[in-house]
Amino acid sequence: MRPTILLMVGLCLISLGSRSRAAEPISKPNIVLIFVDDMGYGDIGPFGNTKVKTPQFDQFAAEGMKFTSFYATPVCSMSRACLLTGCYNARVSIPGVLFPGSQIGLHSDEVTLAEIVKPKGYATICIGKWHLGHREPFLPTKQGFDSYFGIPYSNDMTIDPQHARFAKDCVFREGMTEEKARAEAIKHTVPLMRGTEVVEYPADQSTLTQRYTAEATKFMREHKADPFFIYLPHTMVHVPLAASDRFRGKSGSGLLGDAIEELDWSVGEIMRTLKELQLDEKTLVIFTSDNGAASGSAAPWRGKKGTQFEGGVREPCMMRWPGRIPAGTTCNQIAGNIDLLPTFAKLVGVEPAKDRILDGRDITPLMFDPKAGPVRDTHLYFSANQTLAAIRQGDWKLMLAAPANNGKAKKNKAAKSETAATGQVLYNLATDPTEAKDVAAEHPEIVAKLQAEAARREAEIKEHHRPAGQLSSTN
Ligand SMILES: [Ca+2]
Repeated sequence: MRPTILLMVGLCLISLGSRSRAAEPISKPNIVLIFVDDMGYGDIGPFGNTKVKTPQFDQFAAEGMKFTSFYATPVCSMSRACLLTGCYNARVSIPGVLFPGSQIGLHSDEVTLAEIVKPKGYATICIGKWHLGHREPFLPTKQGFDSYFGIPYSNDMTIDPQHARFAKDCVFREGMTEEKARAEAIKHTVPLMRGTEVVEYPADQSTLTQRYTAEATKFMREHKADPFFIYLPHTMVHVPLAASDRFRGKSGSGLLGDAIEELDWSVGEIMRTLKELQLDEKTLVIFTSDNGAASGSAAPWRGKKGTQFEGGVREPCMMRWPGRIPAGTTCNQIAGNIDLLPTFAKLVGVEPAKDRILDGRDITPLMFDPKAGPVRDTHLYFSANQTLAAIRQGDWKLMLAAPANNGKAKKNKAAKSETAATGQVLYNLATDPTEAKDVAAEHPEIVAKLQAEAARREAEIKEHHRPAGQLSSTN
């Protein structure tokens, strides 16, 4: 070979070697999505908490990317609808919270995160709180998950006495029997399910974090050779709070601190197992929460769970994928749980269905480059009753309705204290991140612009919304 050709080959090799790994084609990473319940922005170390010890969350942040402007919704079911469908809850007609008497669920025609990855050969499991319909046609195994283990709704609810299906070997605890279960629904007494059957009643909530974690790591071992998607929506830290003996009374910050430290342990177990199975560089791990703080801290934001202030809807969020997501970085751009479905589609190489509108955007540009510009500049804050309560565009946020406007929030003392502010209030989140000063009077042109944009967007969603799932007469 002539020296000039050798030189050219050499240069090509150098240029290939120096290309960033993020630019390489992405091929079907494993995905672990950890979705905690009711954890506030300020509840863990990476987001400013100094009271509880969260070394595993701290490590997660050091090895991955923190998102500081990542949105969910004020309460539970609507948030899960956003997360799983890539759409605002108003688009898919899911209200704030479903209950054991609810007759609806996420429509079976909706394409979920699990159904996006499934055609690419992913093994899928949902472990934890589902809350998108507990009746059989709406359960996770009908929405793309190969298997399900968890509590079908919030842990402060009851069993559905009429419709619960008990497994033959169901473990009845605390003197419970099937007859008693059918006779009376007791508050904070919820069923633990596997697939479509109740396997333990009442569920021992103190060991749920331990059992969910064991289920997740077992699934990783069993599917280490396949691509897998683990959706891990923890039951904690929704009240009633619980922790196992190993963590109970250990944090020095009450049961909430104990439960958070147990979640921290759980994250550590997942990371440890990924390392042990040598899956670290093949796995994207995402951590976030479903709504703002209930009993914990929403610091530095104003408001808590149930409100449309940032503290009600802006969540701690971290993503980690060694070699792909730059370690120890922060993304301040607008993103949210509605963005995960289009992002998953991009990562696994699937085109989302063209017959429906998605509200989320592919945020892989943000994940791979901390300096990336915005993927979307607007976020809509829908309420539990599916009307538009606020809009953010860039740094401006216009409140269109009272910030707390759902039944649950009215009972929530923290949320109640935040209902004083009324609609048409303008905040600048860059200069006033704690939403202390209404500047609507100083910026009538911005108010008008955001009102028009909100009206246009809400009208579009109303026109193109899709129904919730209804039970057929045979259910
Ligand atoms: Ca919640």
